[in-house]
Amino acid sequence: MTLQETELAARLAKIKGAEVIKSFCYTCPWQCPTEVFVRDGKIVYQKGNPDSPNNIGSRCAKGMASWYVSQDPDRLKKPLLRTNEKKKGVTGEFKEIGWDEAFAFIADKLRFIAEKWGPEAVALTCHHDPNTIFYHHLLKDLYGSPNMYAHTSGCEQDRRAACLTLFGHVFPMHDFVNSKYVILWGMNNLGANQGLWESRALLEAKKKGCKLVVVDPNFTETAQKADEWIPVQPGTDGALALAMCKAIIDDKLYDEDFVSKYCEGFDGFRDHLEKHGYTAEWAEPICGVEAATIRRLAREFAITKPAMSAIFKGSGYYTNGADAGRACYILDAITGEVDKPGNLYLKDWAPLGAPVSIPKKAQAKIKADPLHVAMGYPLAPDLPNSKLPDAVIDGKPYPVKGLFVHSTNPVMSDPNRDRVIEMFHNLELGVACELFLSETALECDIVLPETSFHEQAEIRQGMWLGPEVILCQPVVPRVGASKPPYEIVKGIAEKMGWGEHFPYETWEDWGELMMKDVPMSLDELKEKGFWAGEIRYNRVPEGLPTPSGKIEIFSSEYEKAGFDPYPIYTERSVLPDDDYPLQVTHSKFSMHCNIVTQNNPLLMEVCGENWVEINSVDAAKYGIRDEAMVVVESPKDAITIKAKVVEGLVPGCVSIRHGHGFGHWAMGQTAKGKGAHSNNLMDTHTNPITGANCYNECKVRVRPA
Ligand SMILES: Nc1nc2c(c(=O)[nH]1)N[C@H]1C(S)=C(S)[C@@H](COP(=O)(O)OP(=O)(O)OC[C@H]3O[C@@H](n4cnc5c(=O)[nH]c(N)nc54)[C@H](O)[C@@H]3O)O[C@H]1N2
Ligand SMILES: Nc1nc2c(c(=O)[nH]1)N[C@H]1C(S)=C(S)[C@@H](COP(=O)(O)OP(=O)(O)OC[C@H]3O[C@@H](n4cnc5c(=O)[nH]c(N)nc54)[C@H](O)[C@@H]3O)O[C@H]1N2
Ligand code: SF4
Ligand SMILES: [Mo]
Repeated sequence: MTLQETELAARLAKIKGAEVIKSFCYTCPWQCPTEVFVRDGKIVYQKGNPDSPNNIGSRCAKGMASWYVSQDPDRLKKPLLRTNEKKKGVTGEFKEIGWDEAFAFIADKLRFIAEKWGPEAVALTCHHDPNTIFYHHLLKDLYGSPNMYAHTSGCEQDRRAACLTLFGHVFPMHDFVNSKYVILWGMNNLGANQGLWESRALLEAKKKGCKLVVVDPNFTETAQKADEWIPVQPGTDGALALAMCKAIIDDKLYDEDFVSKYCEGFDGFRDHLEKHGYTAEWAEPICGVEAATIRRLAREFAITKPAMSAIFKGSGYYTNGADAGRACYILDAITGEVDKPGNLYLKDWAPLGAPVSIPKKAQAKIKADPLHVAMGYPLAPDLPNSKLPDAVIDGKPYPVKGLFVHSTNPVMSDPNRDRVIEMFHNLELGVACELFLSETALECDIVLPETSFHEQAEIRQGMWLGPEVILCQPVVPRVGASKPPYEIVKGIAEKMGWGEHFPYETWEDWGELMMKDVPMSLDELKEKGFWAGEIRYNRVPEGLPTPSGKIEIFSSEYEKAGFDPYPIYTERSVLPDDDYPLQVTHSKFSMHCNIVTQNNPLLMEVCGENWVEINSVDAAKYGIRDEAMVVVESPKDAITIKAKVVEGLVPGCVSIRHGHGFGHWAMGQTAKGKGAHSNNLMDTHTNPITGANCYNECKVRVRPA
């Protein structure tokens, strides 16, 4: 036998006789349905669920390596209570406690906060949100806080505001496979994947002759596969997209029938473009794309059908990112390319129910405005989390004294780390629900060890094109005394006197409740791993959940909030200057997902540190050598990081690859000390419309270390 054959035989022997359990992967937010092979309480193999239309059997390297988290010796094993004072420069010290004590501690603090400041003084944020819904039922429905939030302002907040105001949809998907022309604005699907079916569909579409245009200052993995890379100046997509809209309208290449029937404010938009003079010639010196190219792209996009102009967060992260996103989506609207095969697709959701049923009369009356409204961001789809420190430290717009952070590590992932740490020091109750003693957990009062997705159940919406329910099942024993959110919430609720509202004994009890309107039983779901409904196209004529029922090019919600109802172009608020001549941008790694994978030695062996990319012209100017260590310095802080000298990056711009996920001083042994953490380079800049974090509003200088 050859070496490969011997290895294969050894692997097959390992999985022979293993139990195969249908589940899903939650290493990244795209949650691929999987088959997990388990023997003697250990995961011995995993593969994509071949029957699922979602990933069609595929998995990525991060997913394949994810078994490690179920055996990671650095995982939290017991609840931890802080024993030393929280103050600047002091590292958190903790003692292990039992669950009963942890539940009682939290319940006492919750009662104290409600009495002194009202229930709105307790907030929750999450990113990766396994079962966060249970915390919502406790803290919102029963306790009465309106402040149940996620981490969208650190992610695709601007896109979300754009699609909500234009289409009334929270998360449109991309029907790449049927498309003939795709423009991706700062989306790196083949690097930071968004659902494996999307990556596959994009490559398949290309094979069938679809033209792919990538607009990005960086020659990303996706740009490398594109037919055309448009190296745009950072923070100028709005100018480029508005000029393309004008070129399409001037050349009468828009879909007259579609805009007159299904769009609100088309005529006003045409006048608006005219009034502001958003021509290709105007845009050229701003975005660095020749006027002739702008016109050609506009024409190609308008006449090739089906087509799609798609954004995620590359055009966001700037103070002008909200209108940039709207302009990119208006390209779809004026060409009539919405919700048809090959378009931006307004996904239907599966009819999933709530896991608990709390009678109306037992529910708390919510008196306060949610924080985003009180903060003056009524259009924010999620909490402007860079403003949360103002509420905690300064009591503005009202005091926040309790904060649950569920599967998010804001000390690492939000901009302005110093201010975020100060925020945690000013809380009465900081609760970290975590797998590890993360940098954020280190600043909290109490740390709750949660089970990972391999050790807990979850039923949730799938991220495939059509409506989909996916199931995660506990496949291996829990690590230490860790508990899943549904048991933690039940424990706290019992101490608050609300135990009756969480009556389940097993996860199947609440699972049945969630599945009651889905045309599949829980038993069948366990067998199959997913339920998938039908893909329905062309729902725009049925009416959309916007105020007018139409696609709102004229946004009545923007107007009500005091903003221009049509997208405008403004310059970003931080521009490079003589002292700090370079503009920061970010992009992610294919081998990692945010912070989640940094303690996985299998992935860290392949990609164990981060770096800053700099164009060869700038590198020569500042004496930077490829692979050498450099100091990246902003007006706020400095980091030492490895440099990579590249050709494929707009000069004047540096790209910090996976800046927020490295440079750990907490987490586990594998993560600690590798690479550099970049988020303290950035000051607090918040998008004035959506409340998004503007990570890229940051100027730096670079010198050899
Ligand atoms: N492998 C992997 N997959 C992931 C993740 C991961 O970390 N790794 N993370 C997951 C998460 S939470 C998310 S939000 C998604 C993120 O998915 P993406 O948004 O596709 O990922 P990023 O790498 O952050 O890409 C942002 C891109 O925007 C570009 N950019 C910066 N400024 C501008 C600009 O002004 N204009 C334009 N047009 N582009 C600009 C950057 O160069 C970069 O290529 O991926 C998800 N999937
Ligand atoms: N500079 C810069 N900063 C960025 C970005 C960038 O591109 N550049 N990207 C931004 C984006 S798009 C995002 S989405 C955010 C992401 O940043 P975060 O909101 O911090 O989210 P994650 O990195 O996904 O996960 C954070 C924590 O969740 C814990 N965790 C993992 N799995 C579980 C679990 O099953 N249960 C529990 N309870 N905890 C778990 C991990 O240990 C980790 O500490 O970062 C943002 N920050
Ligand atoms: S794409 Fe995300 S969910 Fe799917 S296998 Fe990879 S890490 Fe897991
Ligand atoms: Mo994200």
